[in-house]
Amino acid sequence: MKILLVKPKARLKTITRLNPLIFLEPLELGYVAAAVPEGHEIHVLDLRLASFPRRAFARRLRQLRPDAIGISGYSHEASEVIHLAAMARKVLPAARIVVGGHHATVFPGDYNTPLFDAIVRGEGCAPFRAVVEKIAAGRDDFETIENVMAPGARFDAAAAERLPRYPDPATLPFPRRDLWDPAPYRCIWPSESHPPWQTIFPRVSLVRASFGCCMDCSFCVVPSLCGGKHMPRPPDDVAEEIAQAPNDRIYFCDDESFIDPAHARAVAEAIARRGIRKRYFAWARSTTVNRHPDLFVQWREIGLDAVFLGFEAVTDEELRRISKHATVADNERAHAALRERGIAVQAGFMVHAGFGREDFRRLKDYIRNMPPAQVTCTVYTPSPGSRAWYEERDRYVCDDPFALHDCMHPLTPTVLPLREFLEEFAAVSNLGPTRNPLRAPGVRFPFRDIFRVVRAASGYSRALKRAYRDYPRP
Ligand code: B12
Ligand code: SF4
Repeated sequence: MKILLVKPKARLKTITRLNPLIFLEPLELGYVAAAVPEGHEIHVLDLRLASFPRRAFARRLRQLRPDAIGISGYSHEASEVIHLAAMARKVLPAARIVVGGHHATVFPGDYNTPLFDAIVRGEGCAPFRAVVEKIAAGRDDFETIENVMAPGARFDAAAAERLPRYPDPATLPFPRRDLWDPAPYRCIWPSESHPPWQTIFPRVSLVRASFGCCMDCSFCVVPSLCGGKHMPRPPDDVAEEIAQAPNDRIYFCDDESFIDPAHARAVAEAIARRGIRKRYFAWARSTTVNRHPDLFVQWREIGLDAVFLGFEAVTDEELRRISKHATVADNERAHAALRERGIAVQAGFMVHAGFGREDFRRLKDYIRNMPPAQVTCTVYTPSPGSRAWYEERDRYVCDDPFALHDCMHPLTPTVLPLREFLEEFAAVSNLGPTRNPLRAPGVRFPFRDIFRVVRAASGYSRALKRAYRDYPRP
């Protein structure tokens, strides 16, 4: 069979305008492709690379005429996923259409339409393999496969309410990175010691070393998907995948890479044992950094360049409200500890729909006065399916809150008029580039990178200010 795996392009400019700064490979499709039994021809189509994604999709359907099409999608892409499925049904009525990804995992009911043959929930490898085997055998009883639902009369609404659990990561295959060209996948690489005249937008490979987290932040769906457990992948598998990856910059896409210090140490040892010389970027909690400073010394030695720390807020009261289990002092301590070891910090802050001018002013002052960090800001919008998502659901300002779920559009009523809120949000986001350690005196990088940053930052800022246009008119 010919199988086409598709990653849709977001509709929201607040997402597409971020792509020049961070654009990462479609790892989910690489995993799913790796699970397909031998003998089938697989293609990956990343529509984010197309200027006219729907035309590019139609063209590929006509050229390839796949027997099966797998579409991935986050919640903000759900309506686009449905549109693509409708196009595929029209062009190739006999092809089987399978949907997977984060939205299918949490709200499979949104794909309960005859446009799809199977809805895969949660980790997709084993279920997709079984779906492909059934298609090849001419069968369509997809709902008999664990974590797969069939639409229509066979759709089990009660089962849709229960979240699937992530399998043991040791069972996962190595992703098929040979199915795409690595060239376009790059991101801005924060560093406290940038090598002179090297690009700040290196090619990057995404690597997953674990899944899940043992914390319970109210806005996050991860604890519900992993039963509150951190599920590590065997360290030698992680090191092997890093060695095989085509790029020497590795972006760990774990929810929290260091929360299990024994595992993080074992991964570092496996990397060192193989003599791998690559650079790393990972996400961590400030409390993990403070509890295990030695871990970060070890990781710095093997190439850890930067860590994303979720600062989230500038008061302890706000941090308590979202059950972050960390204080402002914890964040600051972790920030200082990482910088002392030569590790750059990407600091993530969240603004809330309830923010007034004074709250924005306080956040701006904090960012202006903090030590250098690559600062990014998002709007607090709980992850679909999380505790806080359900708590806030009745207050959402639009009928389809998923369409605007990009952590840039407030979903509950704002205290400031929406346009003023977005102006303030753009202003606070604009402070980010001014605080970046790459702006330190003496740091040299190619002129084309300066041009790229300036263009991207202004495009992104414009997209934020105009985000009010994305809301349905009253
Ligand atoms: C790395 C990451 C990013 C990267 C981009 C990654 C990329 N490749 O483009 C960056 C930092 C840029 C980013 C940006 C955003 N992200 Co993000 N990101 C992640 C993170 C940490 C890991 C994603 C990843 O690569 N996972 C590795 C792959 C292998 O796993 P996977 O995606 O789960 O895929 C598996 C299954 O879902 C399934 N599957 C997936 N697709 C398909 C398709 C088929 C056919 C089948 C059968 C199965 C299947 O099988 C896959 C293999 O295991 C997740 C958190 C998480 N725990 O997953 C959030 C997450 C995906 N991001 C999220 C969000 C909201 C965003 C943003 C919209 C907002 C923001 N400001 O961060 C933007 C949007 C970017 C975009 N282009 O749409 C949400 C999505 C929630 C939702 N319900 O939609 C998540 C889940 C975070 C969260 N806890 O809320 N993100
Ligand atoms: S936000 Fe981070 S620390 Fe909190 S539960 Fe989710 S993954 Fe864990």
